[in-house]
Amino acid sequence: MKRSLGAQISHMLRDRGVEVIFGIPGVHNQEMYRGIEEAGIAHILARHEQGAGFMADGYARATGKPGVAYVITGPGLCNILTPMGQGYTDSVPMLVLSSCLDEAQARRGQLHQMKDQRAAAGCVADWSCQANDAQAAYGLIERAFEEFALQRPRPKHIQVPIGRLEAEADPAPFPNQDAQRMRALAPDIAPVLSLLNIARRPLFILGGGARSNLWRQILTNLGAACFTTYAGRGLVGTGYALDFGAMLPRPGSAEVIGSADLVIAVGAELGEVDLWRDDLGHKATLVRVDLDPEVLSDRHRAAVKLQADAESFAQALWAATEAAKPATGWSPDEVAEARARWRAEVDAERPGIVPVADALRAAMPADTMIYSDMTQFAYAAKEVWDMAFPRHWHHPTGFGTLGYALPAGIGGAVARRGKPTAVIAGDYGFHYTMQELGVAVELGLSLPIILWDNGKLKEIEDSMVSSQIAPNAVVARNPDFCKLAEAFGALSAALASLSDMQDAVRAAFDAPRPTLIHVTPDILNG
Ligand SMILES: Cc1ncc(C[n+]2csc(CCOP(=O)(O)OP(=O)(O)O)c2C)c(N)n1
Ligand SMILES: [Mg+2]
Repeated sequence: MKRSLGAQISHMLRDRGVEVIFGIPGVHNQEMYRGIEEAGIAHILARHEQGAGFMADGYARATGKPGVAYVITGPGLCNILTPMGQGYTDSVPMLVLSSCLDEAQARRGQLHQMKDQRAAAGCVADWSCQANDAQAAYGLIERAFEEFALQRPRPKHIQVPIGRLEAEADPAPFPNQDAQRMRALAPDIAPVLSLLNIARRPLFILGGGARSNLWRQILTNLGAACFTTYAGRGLVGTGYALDFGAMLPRPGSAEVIGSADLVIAVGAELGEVDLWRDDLGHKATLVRVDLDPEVLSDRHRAAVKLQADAESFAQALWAATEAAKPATGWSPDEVAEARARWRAEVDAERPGIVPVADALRAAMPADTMIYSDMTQFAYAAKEVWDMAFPRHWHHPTGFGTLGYALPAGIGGAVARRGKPTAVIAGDYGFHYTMQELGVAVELGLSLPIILWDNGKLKEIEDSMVSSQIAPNAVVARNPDFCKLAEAFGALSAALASLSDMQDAVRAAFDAPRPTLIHVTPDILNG
C-alpha cells in the first residue's frame, strides 16, 4: 500500500518490533506522525526533546530494544543531542529520526535552519545520515537495527528532507532473518581455560555488557572472586561470598586486583568512570572479552583478547567448568573485610547518605528498576547497594548528564507497566527536566521520585572546597518541591524520619500517578 514516506517509516518500525515512540511534532516532521497510530505504535509527547531522548534511553535500557524518538529539524534535533551523547557513552540502542530542510546550503532564512544539523548529530551519535529517498531511508533503518543487534549498541540519527517525507512511497521490505552476533565456541575459550586451570586466585570483572544469567554458577564452579562495574551490578545476584561488589572505584581495589593471579574482564569498558584511576592494578595476565575492538585494544593492554558476545562466552565457560575443581586462593573473610572497609570509606566520604540509602533499599521490592541522576546520593548508593537483578539500576554514567533520571525513569516505567520503577534525583539536577513530571502524570505512572534535597550543588561545593576554591555558584533557590509536584497533578510526601520511608515508598508504588518523595539530610535527625 502506498503511503507518504513519513507514514511508511512508522510502519517499518512497527514491523521491527517498535511499540513506543517518544517525541515532539512540528510542521516539519508532522508527516512522520501521519502513520503512527495506524501502525499501532504508541506516541509519548515529551515536554522537551531532551526529555524525549532520555525517555527513549530509559525504555531501551529497560527492554534491551531500541528506544526511538521523532524530532523536528534544527532546535528539536539540537535538544536531543545531549541524550544521544549519553546513550553513546553508555552503549544504549537509540534511533533518532528527524526531518531536515530540503535545501539548506543556497537558501537562507528558512524556519529551523542551522548550519549543518547532520554533522552536529554525528558528533554525538554512532552515525548520522541523510536519506534522500525511500530506499535510502529503509536501508539506513535496516542498518541501524542490524547494528543494534550485532555490535555494541549506540545511538544513530537519520534525517529525511521534508519534501521526501511527504512524497508517496512503497512500503519498506519485510524484515528478513536476524543475524547472529560473533559467538565464542568451545575451541575459542581453550586458552582461557588453560589459564583458569592453573589459577589459584582467578578474578572476574563483569561490566554492563556481560549479559548472562550464568555468572554466579561459573564463579562458584571456579572458586573465582569478582567485581562488577556500576553497570554490571546484579549480574551475580546478592550474597556470593567472593563478590567484592561494585567497588572498583575504591583505591584499595587495585591492591585486590593486583593480588589475583588471573583477571578476566567481560563486557567492561574499564574507563575513567569505572575506575576513577588510570590503572586497573593487575599484575597477572589480563583477559578481555568484548564485542568492541576499541575495548580490546585499550590502554589496559590485555594479554588475551576474545571478540565475542558475552552470553556465548559464559555458556561455553559454564559447560567447560561444570566439573572443575574450584580454586582455593580466595577467602570469604578477606572479601567481607574489604567490603566492610570500603563501605565505611563511602560513608565517610559523603556522610549521611549510606543510612538513608539502606532504608530506601529496604523499602523497595528487590525487582525495582532504578534510574538515578548526578547526585551525591546516587554516587554513594551505587557503591554500597547490592542489586539482586542485573540491569536494574541505570545511571548517566559516561556523559554524566544532569536531568537524566526523571525522563529516563518515565521511559522505563512505560516499558515495565505493572513492575516497580523508581527515580532518584538531586535538588539541582531535578530542575533540568522536572517538566516531564507532566508526562508521568498524564500516563498515570506509579513512579516514586526520591528527591535528595541538600539545598545546593553539593558535589560541586565539596569539590571546590577540596581544591581550596571559595565555594561560589553552588546554591540555587529551590521551589517548594512538594507543591510543585502537586501543581503538576502528582502526589508528594515530605519525609521527617527514616521510619516514614517504608510507608511513603509503598504508597507511591500503589498510587495511580507519580509521587515526589522529598528527603533532606535532616531526615537522620528526625
Ligand atoms: C548538564 C550538566 N551540567 C553540569 C554538570 C556538573 N554537575 C555535576 S553534579 C552537579 C550538581 C548537582 O547538584 P544536585 O543535583 O543538587 O546533586 P548533589 O550533588 O547536591 O547531591 C553539577 C552542576 C553536569 N553533570 N551535567
Ligand atoms: Mg543538591
